[in-house]
Amino acid sequence: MGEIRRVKGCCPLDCQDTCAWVAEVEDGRVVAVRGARDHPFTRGVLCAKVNDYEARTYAPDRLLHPLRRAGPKGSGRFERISWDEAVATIAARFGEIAARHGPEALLPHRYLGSMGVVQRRAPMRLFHALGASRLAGGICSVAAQAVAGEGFPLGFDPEDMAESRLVLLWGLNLLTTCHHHWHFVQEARRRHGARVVCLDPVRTRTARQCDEHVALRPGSDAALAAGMARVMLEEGLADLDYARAACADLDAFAALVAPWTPERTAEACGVAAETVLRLAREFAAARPAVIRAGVGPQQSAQGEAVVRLWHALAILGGHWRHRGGGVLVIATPGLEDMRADRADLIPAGASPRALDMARLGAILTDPAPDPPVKGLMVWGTNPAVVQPDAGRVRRGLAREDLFTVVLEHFLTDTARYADIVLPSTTQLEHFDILGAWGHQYITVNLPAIAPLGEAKSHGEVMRLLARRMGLGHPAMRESDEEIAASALPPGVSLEALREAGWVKRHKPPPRLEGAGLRLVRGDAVPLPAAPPAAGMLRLLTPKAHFFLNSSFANQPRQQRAEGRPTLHMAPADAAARGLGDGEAVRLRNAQGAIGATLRVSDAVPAGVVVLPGKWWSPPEEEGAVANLLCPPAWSPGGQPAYNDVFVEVIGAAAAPPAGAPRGASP
Ligand SMILES: Nc1nc2c(c(=O)[nH]1)N[C@H]1C(S)=C(S)[C@@H](COP(=O)(O)OP(=O)(O)OC[C@H]3O[C@@H](n4cnc5c(=O)[nH]c(N)nc54)[C@H](O)[C@@H]3O)O[C@H]1N2
Ligand SMILES: Nc1nc2c(c(=O)[nH]1)N[C@H]1C(S)=C(S)[C@@H](COP(=O)(O)OP(=O)(O)OC[C@H]3O[C@@H](n4cnc5c(=O)[nH]c(N)nc54)[C@H](O)[C@@H]3O)O[C@H]1N2
Ligand code: SF4
Ligand SMILES: [Mo]
Repeated sequence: MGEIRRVKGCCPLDCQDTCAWVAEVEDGRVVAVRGARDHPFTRGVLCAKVNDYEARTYAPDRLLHPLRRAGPKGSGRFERISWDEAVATIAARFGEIAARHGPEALLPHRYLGSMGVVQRRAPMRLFHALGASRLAGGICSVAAQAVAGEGFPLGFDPEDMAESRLVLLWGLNLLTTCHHHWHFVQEARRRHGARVVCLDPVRTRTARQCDEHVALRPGSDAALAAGMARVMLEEGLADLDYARAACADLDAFAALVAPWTPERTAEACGVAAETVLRLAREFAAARPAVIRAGVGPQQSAQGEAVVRLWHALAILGGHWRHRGGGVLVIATPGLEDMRADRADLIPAGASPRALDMARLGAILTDPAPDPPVKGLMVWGTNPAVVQPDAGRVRRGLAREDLFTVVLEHFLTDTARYADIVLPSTTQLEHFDILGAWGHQYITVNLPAIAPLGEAKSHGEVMRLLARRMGLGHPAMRESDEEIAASALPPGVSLEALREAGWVKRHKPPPRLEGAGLRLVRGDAVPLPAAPPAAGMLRLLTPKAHFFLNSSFANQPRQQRAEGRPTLHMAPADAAARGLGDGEAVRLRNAQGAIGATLRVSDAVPAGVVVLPGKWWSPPEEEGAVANLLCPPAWSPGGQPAYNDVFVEVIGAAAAPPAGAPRGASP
């Protein structure tokens, strides 16, 4: 046995926890990745998805060479080509498109598949230098970001949750999606006897570990918050000095929530009036309380209203005055990673249009923007699965006149539509640095091994393409380390990071006094959307325990652990439809139809069905791509409404045979 070499790194995935890890290398091969023991957040453990990350790197179906399409788009038929040919083809096609239709006919489309500065940002330099269409919007917590734009903070240091006296886990399945936060929740229990309440329509893994589970109706969060606020105001429990110092429209807010009596709130939310009263009183009495909120309730056309009402509650309670109090949706260490995109490379005088990434289906199909998008490069996201109206995204990707390049680890549903697929390195094979969206550490990732096959980092892809396209700015020649370093905030050096593995950036909690915040905007207390037809059920599509969005859904260990695509339904709804546990069912609506296996369960309320996970749909089998059922709907701020979906559920035997509508795969 060779000696074990230990290499500092971190998990690249789009998760609140950004764990620091140690890769163990023996004879040139990574044999294990382990959570860094001395990292205050990781505390020695990774999660059930990632604790064998090396299996992703060495997966037999990993992409290790450039590919060119050799069959219809979507079919997954490709032939191997050299890097030289791939780069020459992309440079020629992108060049032609820019010359013929203008550079705005080129569109980068990326998300957080890897949160690394290099992997996420480097290819943007090409598009900026060309004057391509810019990318705007997002597909995750857009509602919270939109409300942050109004001046409300996104959160505070989650380690301070240990000082909370009451923790409301509001639409957050913490033990599945960010389990490292649980330590600080438990600390609050140990130190202060804090109570932990889960507000979620579903009795999740997290709900089962809390002191109380409030199973409110999906989409009724704004009503519950309004009802709680009214109790606080009526009973004189609100910290009015603080609320007046922070807000410009407290009286208007009081008028807005005045009709939300406990009885009316209870009816809207499907909980007892007594629960509304008690929650409000406890929330007002705690010094402090935290609303630790997730994305589930945001992913609705009413997302911003919900976020604003969370803030209203925290402000009324005066919770921001104390360490560990307030609203916590997102925490960051303030890495300045936008800088690594180099928007300053946009040619002088040009002002390229910005297209909302969450509307890719609409952008690629009729009526197309002018000029239409003719050249697309996708990295770090799987839009054929994760975007709303995924059927339309697939129709767009299938366009013969669209030239698509996808940078990937695997032949995902999206990569199957590419003209050229480029193999990316995994986190064990490249240098990168990461910020975070759930804590305040910046973390370094050192390469543990050389790239496998012909995989390349996204910095290298950028450099190769820039050279071939004649883009000569020095920024196009920067090394991966230089690209990463360009995002570091003052006072943090790459050397220090390499040495320590991570640095914490302590940021003081936000101060809202004098902020002049406005709590009331438009229809501020929306009610749950109503089903479009009798008998339709609301479909929630939360995160799967063993997948990270659609990542890992192709890996055997995670697949086995997650099982088959499963639709959870309340016993009364199953009985009303004559459906039994374990039965094959079909979900359908005007958008499309998919199949799943039924699980009859009292963990979900009547009227609601739950299909966890984002599943692949390779051509040879029908996958449960839930977003084929998701209509094109967004909040005013651009939040995709993934959870405002209604479906009919029938036994698969009663369903029309194959060939029936299933999204729009050609
Ligand atoms: N295992 C795992 N971990 C992940 C991910 C993953 O895919 N798998 N994804 C990562 C990403 S990208 C993100 S954004 C985070 C998300 O982390 P979370 O916010 O925890 O994720 P979700 O599962 O989307 O939503 C949380 C809960 O919201 C509930 N919910 C749905 N609608 C409503 C509603 O109207 N009101 C209320 N109160 N609750 C509602 C759902 O039942 C669900 O339990 O997790 C990250 N971590
Ligand atoms: N119905 C429904 N839809 C949803 C959600 C939901 O809860 N319900 N959640 C939404 C949310 S919160 C989010 S954040 C999005 C997530 O959507 P995405 O960001 O698209 O997440 P993934 O599906 O994991 O796709 C990431 C892709 O990046 C690839 N990748 C990872 N690392 C690298 C790398 O280093 N290089 C390259 N080239 N590729 C890499 C992975 O292989 C994977 O295919 O989905 C959204 N869509
Ligand atoms: S997915 Fe999240 S919890 Fe799992 S290892 Fe990565 S950062 Fe940690
Ligand atoms: Mo997300």
